Amino acid sequence: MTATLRFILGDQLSPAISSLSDLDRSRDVVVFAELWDEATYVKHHKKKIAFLFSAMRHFADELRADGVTVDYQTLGGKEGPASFSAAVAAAVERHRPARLVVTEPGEWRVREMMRDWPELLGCAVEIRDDDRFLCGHEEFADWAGQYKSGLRMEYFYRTMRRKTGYLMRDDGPEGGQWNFDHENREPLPKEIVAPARPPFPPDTTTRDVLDLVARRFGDHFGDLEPFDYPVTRGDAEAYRDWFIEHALPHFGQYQDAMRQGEPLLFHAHLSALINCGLLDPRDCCRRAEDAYHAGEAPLNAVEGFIRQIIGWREYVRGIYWLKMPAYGDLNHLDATRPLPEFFWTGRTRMNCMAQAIGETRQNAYAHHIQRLMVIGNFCLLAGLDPKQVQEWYLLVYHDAYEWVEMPNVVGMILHADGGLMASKPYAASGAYIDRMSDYCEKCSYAVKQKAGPDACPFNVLYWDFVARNKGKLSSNQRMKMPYATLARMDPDRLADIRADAARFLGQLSG
Ligand code: FAD
Ligand code: DLZ
Ligand code: SF4
Repeated sequence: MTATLRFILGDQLSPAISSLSDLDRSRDVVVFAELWDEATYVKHHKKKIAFLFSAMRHFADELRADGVTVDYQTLGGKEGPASFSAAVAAAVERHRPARLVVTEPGEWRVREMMRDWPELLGCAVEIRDDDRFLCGHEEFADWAGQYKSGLRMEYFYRTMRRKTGYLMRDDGPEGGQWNFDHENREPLPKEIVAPARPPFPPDTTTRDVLDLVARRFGDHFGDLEPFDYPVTRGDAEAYRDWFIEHALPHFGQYQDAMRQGEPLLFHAHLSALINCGLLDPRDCCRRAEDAYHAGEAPLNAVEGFIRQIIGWREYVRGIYWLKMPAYGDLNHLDATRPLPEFFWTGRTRMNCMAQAIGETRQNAYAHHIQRLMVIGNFCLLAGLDPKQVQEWYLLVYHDAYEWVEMPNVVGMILHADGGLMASKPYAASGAYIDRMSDYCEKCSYAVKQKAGPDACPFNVLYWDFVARNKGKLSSNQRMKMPYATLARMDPDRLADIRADAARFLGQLSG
């Protein structure tokens, strides 16, 4: 008889996960399930489904090779259970275990499903903490409890630096500063070429999955092929090592830069591998730190990379679990505009948006500044409905799970939480995109034009946003400058700009 059934979700592909910690190879069974409901509750990008199914199948093989009994339900053949609850119930029926062990899920909706499991399954159910994260839910709540209003990432990050000891000396942070972001905002000089990435061509397991996704999810967003992302732990580790050697040295310096036709630049491209469990976040940080101590990468790059992982990544997860379920419904700026059709097609005259959405369609990836300052900035300025924006970001990116997508959308780009995460909205006119990219040189709009039919839409939308939200934002100390400029603006000029913005927004089809 099976002693313990251990259920592994698609983003729990780590041999050291808590649900496997006391695995008994002779008596336990590890269950995986490819599920219609998980792939379609939002219609995930084809590449995201293919990546995850292939990574799940490879992890199952890794466990089998290690002598573990695996029960793996594929979506390929005969129709099986569609949901986590149905899959786990069917597995309990097959194996009759004394107990089920699972690591807590990343998403609130799945945690809610699990509440019913003891009754549904008729066996003991043990839900363990996910200790792949550095900061537990209670620890984050204790940290947040010290503050009355805004929860600033920078202070949380310092707590995590002290806790982990990364880049810490006895007398304080390495280099005498916690944060080297002021060195990290450079545009990319023309002569700097981003290094070519090693490809990971599909093996037979991945080819089977690609066929399955083409057959079953052909109407989902995005291109399925070419597919060359790592799906095994070994390849993921090789890709991590490649990043540390070849891209990390310039990661900090050009972190905010964008260039047409260069979707990755010096970014890690590791988020999907970390989030699904093929890579360990602590290990990524330790190796980056080693590169610094070996003189192979500068402090501003390594500090920046470690901050993204032990700072931002842990902080957004903390916010998510602290504020759910209400967080997803927040809409501080009362934004209601439907998502424009071009978010699906990428067909727009705005070159920066066409590039960022086009690359998202091709790769299920866009780097942080494209997500934040191009697409996100547009969503904020145009007043797009937060629910529709959340759904879009959740389904288009291969690294997207609600715990990380939602705070980035609700708090970071839309200011829908009223400033809990960001002390001011990340609103910018076209000048920012022009400074940080070469998109404007190739755009049929004029970035320097402030009004008129050919003016960069970000320029007119920016002032429309500032004027529209005066009641909610003008008392914000960090918005003093734009409101002082608005107050000095000639009323007729402002009226013209707002009329241009209204015309632009009016011709967007939802
Ligand atoms: P790099 O830029 O090289 O950064 C290194 C690592 O730091 C990433 O792999 C990631 O693990 C972590 N990281 C960096 N920034 C963040 C952040 N803001 N939040 C959490 N982790 C971070 N990231 C996701 O993993 N999943 C998402 O669904 C997601 N949605 C986002 C939505 C919006 C609107 C925005 C603005 C950001 C979102 N991010 C999300 C954060 C960030 O854009 C991605 O983590 C990053 O682009 C992944 O690419 P990379 O591995 O090349 O990251
Ligand atoms: C994202 C995803 C997809 C597309 N498919 C599956 C699946 O078939 N089986 C599975 O176990 N997990 C899948 N996932 C990941 C889950 O959505 C994720 O584990 C939960 O949302 C909890 O974070
Ligand atoms: Fe984007 Fe405006 Fe530049 Fe065109 S001109 S690429 S719309 S910022």
